[in-house]
Amino acid sequence: MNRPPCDPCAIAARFALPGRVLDAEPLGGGHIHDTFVATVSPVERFVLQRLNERVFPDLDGLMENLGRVTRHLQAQGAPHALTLVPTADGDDWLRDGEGRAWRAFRLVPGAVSRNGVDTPPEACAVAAAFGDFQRRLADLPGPPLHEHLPGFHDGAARLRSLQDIAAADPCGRAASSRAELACALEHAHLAGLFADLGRLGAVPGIVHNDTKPDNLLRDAATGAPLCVIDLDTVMPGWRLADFGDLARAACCRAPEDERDLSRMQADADLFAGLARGFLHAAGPLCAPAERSALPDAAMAIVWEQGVRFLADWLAGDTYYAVHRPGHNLDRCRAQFALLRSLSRQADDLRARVARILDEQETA
Ligand code: GN1
Ligand code: MG
Repeated sequence: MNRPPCDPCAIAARFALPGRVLDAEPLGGGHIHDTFVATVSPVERFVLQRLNERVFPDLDGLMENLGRVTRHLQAQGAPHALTLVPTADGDDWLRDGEGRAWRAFRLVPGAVSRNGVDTPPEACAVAAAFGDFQRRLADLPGPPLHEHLPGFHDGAARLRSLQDIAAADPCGRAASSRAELACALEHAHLAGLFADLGRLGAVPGIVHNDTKPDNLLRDAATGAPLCVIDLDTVMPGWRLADFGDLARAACCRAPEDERDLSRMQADADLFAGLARGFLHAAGPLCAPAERSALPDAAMAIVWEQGVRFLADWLAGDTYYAVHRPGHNLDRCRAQFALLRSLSRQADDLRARVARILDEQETA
């Protein structure tokens, strides 16, 4: 039987694009999907993604969420909201001849994605954009979104998975990571933070679940936030998990896989900028106990991410794409170094958040 061709150019031609696809080049540094930029003419370019069904087994649920979320943001008049390009059959996504799933987005013109923030005002603007994303989705009509990755921020379940894989040790790697396993256990109390906040009045909302600065497109000329991207993990969840994720990626000036652990420092001024922006945009959606727990949320998510990288290292690098030997172990070590830095500064960070809350209350 002849199968239809599966190269990105041929796939792009199956979407309702305004012309013939001239070229499709790989794009970006995500760990999960394969992303390409399809060029239709010198001025019209589109993002094409082959979706990772191992990480996202419920693509129907994911794409239904994505369609509802993007159309809601557009209907609200968000100026640069992410826009799906329909397939030639009018669907939001398609399967190629080998059964692999693809979707396409419009490319936001004049936008850039960059990891990290340099200054507290930039931190504030980026955090406000992610907070604003939560705010715009707070009144999404219809049934709850699918929780297509159940327990995504269930720290206790993440820890159990880590302990199981460490006990099974399928690749014989446990001996090389005893110190990291001990660190994961030493901070195990962080696993219960979100459930504790729930008991103190926090209510789940629609959250992004991957709020790294490079998931916010910014104006190439001015740096102003334009559009939140990477909406695959938008699900019901804890609002503060988004803040914690953002702080993880943005309050430290080193990348998540930094090998020089002395560089894994939380910058308290950047942290305060992030807190100010997030509280300004999403604070009113949060319970009082959540508002003062921003530093704890950062520690909980940094810990959880370290646990996830460590579990993947022990499992043999089956989840995150790795680009060098020991990459997941390096990532884990960097997360735990950042966790130590946040813990050392926790009192100062809590005092700064309290001051911001006082200022915002009296403003
Ligand atoms: C994964 O591939 P990317 O960067 O979109 C992961 C996030 C992690 C992140 C760590 C579905 O996201 O949860 O925080 O790597 N996404 C999923 O860099 O697991
Ligand atoms: Mg992501």
